Amino acid sequence: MERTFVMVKPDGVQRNLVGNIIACFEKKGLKIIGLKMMRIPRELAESHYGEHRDKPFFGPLVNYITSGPVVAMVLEGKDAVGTVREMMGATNPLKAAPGTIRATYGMDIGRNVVHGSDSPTSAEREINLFFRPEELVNYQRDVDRWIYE
Ligand code: D4T
Repeated sequence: MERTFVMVKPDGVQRNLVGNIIACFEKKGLKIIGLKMMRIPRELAESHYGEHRDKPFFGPLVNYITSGPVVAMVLEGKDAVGTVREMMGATNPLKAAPGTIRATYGMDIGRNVVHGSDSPTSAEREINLFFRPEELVNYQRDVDRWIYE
């Protein structure tokens, strides 16, 4: 089983989409093992988006992600990283495949509603940035035998 870091961004929270977005992942069969609402401190935002530090959109991106509360979560499941990326769709909601979360809920690349780690390495880094080990909950889910063969 793989873990990934997912976040409903400030626009998703303000637009009352938290429940809908979490429901997509839950209904798919991904298991929530960490979940919290938080306001991202500026330093954490800069570190999370560190790979974009030299891009022209870095400043607006950090302003946006720190502009209001987010809902951060860790999801676990088979190929969780790739599965969540597929479910979110392309970074630009107007280019995202129909039916994906960003296509369904977004209009602008700078307001794309949701984040998901882009590789297992990023997932590990981002989980450690946002969650302390004791915030991740280890539990059995009885329904798993109906989700996985
Ligand atoms: P995140 O990291 O937010 O899940 O998005 P992606 O993984 O899909 O895309 P990314 O890292 O390339 O971009 C991070 C973040 O920057 C915003 N962005 C990106 C932007 O505002 N303008 C741009 O031109 C690009 C490429 C959107 C997502």
